[in-house]
Parts: sequence; C-alpha cells; structure tokens
Amino acid sequence: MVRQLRVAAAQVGRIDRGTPREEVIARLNALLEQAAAQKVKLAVFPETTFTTFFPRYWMEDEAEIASYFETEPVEGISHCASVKAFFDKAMELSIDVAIGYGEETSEGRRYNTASYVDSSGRTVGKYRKIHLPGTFEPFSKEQGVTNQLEKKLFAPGDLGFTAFRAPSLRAACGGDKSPIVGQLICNDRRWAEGWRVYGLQGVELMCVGYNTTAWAPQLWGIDPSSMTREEAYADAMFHHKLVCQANAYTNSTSLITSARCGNDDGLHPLISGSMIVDPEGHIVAENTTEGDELVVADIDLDACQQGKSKTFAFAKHRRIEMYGLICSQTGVVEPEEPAE
Ligand code: CDV
Repeated sequence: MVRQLRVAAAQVGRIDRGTPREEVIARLNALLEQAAAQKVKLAVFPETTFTTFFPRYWMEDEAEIASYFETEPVEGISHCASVKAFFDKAMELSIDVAIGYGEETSEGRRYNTASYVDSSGRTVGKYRKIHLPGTFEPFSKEQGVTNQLEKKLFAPGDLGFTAFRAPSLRAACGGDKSPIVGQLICNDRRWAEGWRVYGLQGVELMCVGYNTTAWAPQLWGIDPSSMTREEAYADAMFHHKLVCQANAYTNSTSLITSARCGNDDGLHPLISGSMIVDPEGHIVAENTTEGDELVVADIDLDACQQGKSKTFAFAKHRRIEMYGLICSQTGVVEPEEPAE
C-alpha cells in the first residue's frame, strides 16, 4: 500500500536582532503561498521562527528578552495576536504547519517550543525542547560574540517525547490511518534517546526545526585557529546530516528538517541543510540556497514498514534487560583500571 503525502521543509534565511515579527511573517506567508501552489499538505518551519535566534545574544534589558517570547498561547487561531496572521494564512490555504517559537506561559515559565497546528487551526501536538545546549553564563558579554544561552533563557521541556496523530492528513495520504507524528527541536536531534522514545510509539513522520551556528569554537571547545570558517561550516553540516539520516533510519521514520540559516546581523552565520529524509535514511530532497526556500517531496508513510517489520522490528529484537544504564545514569562512569 502507498500512503503518499506531499510535504515541505520551509527554510528561513537571515533574520536580524531588530527584524520585526510582521516582516518575518510576511516572508513565512510567502512560503505558505508557494507550498499551496505546489499542493503541499504539511510545512515544517524552523526553531524560533518568528524572531532571530535570540539565545546567542548577551542581553541585560529584560524588556528586550521578553520581546522574543509569545505570551499568549499559540494554541490554534483564536489566540496569539502577535503571530495570528501566520496561522490564519496556513488555515486559509489548508496546510498543516509545525513551527518553533519562544513560549512564555501564563505562570511566566519560558520554553523553546514547537507546535503542530493542523489545517483547521487546531493544535494537535506540542513539544518543548528537552536538550537545551550551551551555558548559563555567556562566553563573552561583548556584542557581536555568538553565545548559546538556552540554559539561562529556557526551562527544560516538560511534555516528554509525545507522538500524536495528525487526522487532518488522513484523507490526504489516501489511507484509513492518520500519520503518527513526532517533534524535536535542534539540539535534540543529536540525542538518540528522544528518537527512540518516538520510535517506540511507531512514529512515521518527524518534524525537526533548528538553528545551528556555523562558527562556534567556544561552544565546541576547539582552538579557533585549528579550522577555517569554511571547514567549520562543512563539519557542522556533516554532523547535522549524520544524526538526521542515522536516527531516521534506526527508527524507520520519514523526517522533515528545516533550517533557520543565513548570516544574522552580518555577524552570526547559521548552516542551512533543510531536507526530507526517507525511513531508510536517504535524502530525497534538500535545499539549494542559504535563504528562504521551500524544499518539497512526496513521501510514502508506508515505506516505514520495511524497517519497522524487519531490521528494526523492536518487539522482536530489543533487549531492554541490557539497557538499564540509559535510564539510571546521566554522565559517564568509566570502568576501573585493572590492578597491575
Ligand atoms: N539551537 C541549537 O540547539 N543549536 C545547537 C548547537 C549549535 C548549540 C545544535 O545542536 O545545533
């Protein structure tokens, strides 16, 4: 059987520190228009799409920090005045969207969040980033330096790795079963643990938005003179593709992964690499530019069945009695050196 679905990674290029949301939303809506013209049913947008990637800045002005968060619930079209124009457009064009944003709850907690809002404007899935990279303290307080302050600015996600059905896509993929969808945000894609929790829920389609800095020697712990910027970009792209393709394959799922890319403020380069990956780990479509771009492919949700029923038939082959350390230990504990 073929459960075919046309999907897109909506890559978004340079957004500066002062770029207003309205300007960003006009660009996102142009991508939605392109998606509708190509009969795309689901478009996946990057992490913190409505603003620049603000955790990179050392900011002391609380009003500026607060300005990067959506304070009304992004729960479908009836809320979130600040970004409503985007969800209205998606609903008008009948496209499901998965999109990342800074979330501030009514209790004042802040998360790095992605919502899956279907074509009727209903939020059917919500994910809060669990693996927050970087530091609590800045590498430098000088402007122009790329920090990574997610640990300071966000609380770790508390919604788990919860897969959900997307019933609005059931008819579109011509089957009697809605796709099973999961979401991760950026750094999460490097951690096999989250992928496997989704794999254990039978995930068929992963949506992953990201902002991956192309030049961050302090974050990586390398000597800046050991690599050119071009080599660093290539290395960041290699690792991005490596984890995306490997984890899609080992969990037998399709993947749509979407970059915020470009050189923000002319100072902070981010890699591109938006792509659609099939459940065997092959790239079926990828970006060709470093700016706003729609990457489109037809995927077959039933193609997941080969891996799920054979090589990665979890029920037949997994040995959970051997995996205890994964859930009982966080850091590394090395074996003792044997006595001489
Ligand atoms: N936004 C991210 O989570 N970025 C991380 C790194 C570059 C800090 C990533 O894993 O791509």
